[in-house]
Amino acid sequence: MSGGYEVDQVSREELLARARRVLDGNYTGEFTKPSLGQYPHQWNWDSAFIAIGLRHVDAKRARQEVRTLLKGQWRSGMVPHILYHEGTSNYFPTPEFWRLDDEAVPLGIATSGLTQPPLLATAVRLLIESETDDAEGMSFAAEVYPKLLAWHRWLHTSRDPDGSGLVAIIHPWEAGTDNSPRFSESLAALGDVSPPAYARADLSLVDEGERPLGYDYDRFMHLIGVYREMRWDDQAIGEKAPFMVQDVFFNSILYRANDDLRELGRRLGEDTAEIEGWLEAGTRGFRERLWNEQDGLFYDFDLRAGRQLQEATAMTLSPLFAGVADEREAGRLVRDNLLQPKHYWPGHSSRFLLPSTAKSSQHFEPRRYWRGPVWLSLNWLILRGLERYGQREAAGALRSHSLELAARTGFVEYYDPRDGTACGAPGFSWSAALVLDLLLDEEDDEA
Ligand code: 2M8
Repeated sequence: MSGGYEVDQVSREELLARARRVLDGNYTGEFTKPSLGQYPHQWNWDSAFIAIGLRHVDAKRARQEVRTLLKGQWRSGMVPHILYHEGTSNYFPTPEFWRLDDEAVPLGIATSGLTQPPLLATAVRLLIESETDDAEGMSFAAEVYPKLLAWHRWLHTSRDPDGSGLVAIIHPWEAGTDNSPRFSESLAALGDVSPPAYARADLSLVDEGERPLGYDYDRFMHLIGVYREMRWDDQAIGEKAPFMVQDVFFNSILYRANDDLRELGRRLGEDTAEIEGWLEAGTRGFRERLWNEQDGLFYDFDLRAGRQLQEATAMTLSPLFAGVADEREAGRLVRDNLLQPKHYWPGHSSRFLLPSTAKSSQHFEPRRYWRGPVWLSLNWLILRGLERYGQREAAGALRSHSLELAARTGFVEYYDPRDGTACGAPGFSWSAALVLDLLLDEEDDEA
């Protein structure tokens, strides 16, 4: 293999074996839990990352991961963010907490009422491209394509209330980066909140200093309470949801997924005009609404406040993954932000890429969840984006930092960017899966 991964003490084979052990240990026979203690159900974008890694070592299980997730698809097309295949556990929110109407959800599977970053079409395309048996790959594509299309169509209709081509999230959990400071202003605008009665379970397993604050949780639960009152009705939510944010990160993942879905559609001989339309509108939306020329950054747009949320987080780099940034925008993102030690690059108090919030931000907290730690999911998305734009050196640095963290610290949920200390849940599936992808992807290409 080229790519020069070397970490003293841990051989490449040993790292691969450790990653596989994590994924096998978290496997239920039907899907892979993100981690056994803290997250004992199926999560939407976790399963997409898991399939991206598994495709190299067990394509059948990768396809099963996708199929099991799609079993939770709602009649509307929405693919929920949590599927409680095994019912209640010690995880909160419990299935009952969502108070879902039986009409909306598929028979026999309890789900959450929210969605998550739609990475699945990208995972499916990657899976098919690494499939050795073409017929098998195409038959899987034909099976899942209509379901993926229905999900994206739901996003582009129910979640685009102003027809801007950008999709809005109604809860920070939908962006997968729960307590990111880019949502702080919109959460504060909720004012005094009245969440339904609830008891957090996360703090019994992970240090309080590494999890979201009570202030944020109250607002997360308050929003769920509001949507429960609206009976999870898409129209009511579109008109009245108190939190409506066109998130750069969510929209970048969707844009890329639309591109991948279009490619799947073409190969299947489908008419892809609808998807072309989403891509065209998305390109305009990114440029006209999310790009900030003065700061040289993409910012989220709060539809309720009618303005950009000007907070510097690493998710501003995600249009690189989408391929929606033009060369000039990409240059500014990389040169003026990623490569600057005062913001993201090692030096100035951090050693590892990629802090999830800019070190220069007053909200940077190196161990608190999505407010500063390194996440291998984010590293993977951004390094794949950098590769698209020919930024090989920066991509290489992200790759070797990710592998070094996994080799030295293990496959944990997130890492302190100052010294690589383990944070959050241990034995974390997407960390293991993405290391498999980083180690095995080049080999597949070379084969
Ligand atoms: C985290 O989110 C859940 C709620 O969905 C939680 O904190 O309980 C996030 O990191 C999310 O992105 C991830 O999908 C989930 C499971 O790994 O955990």
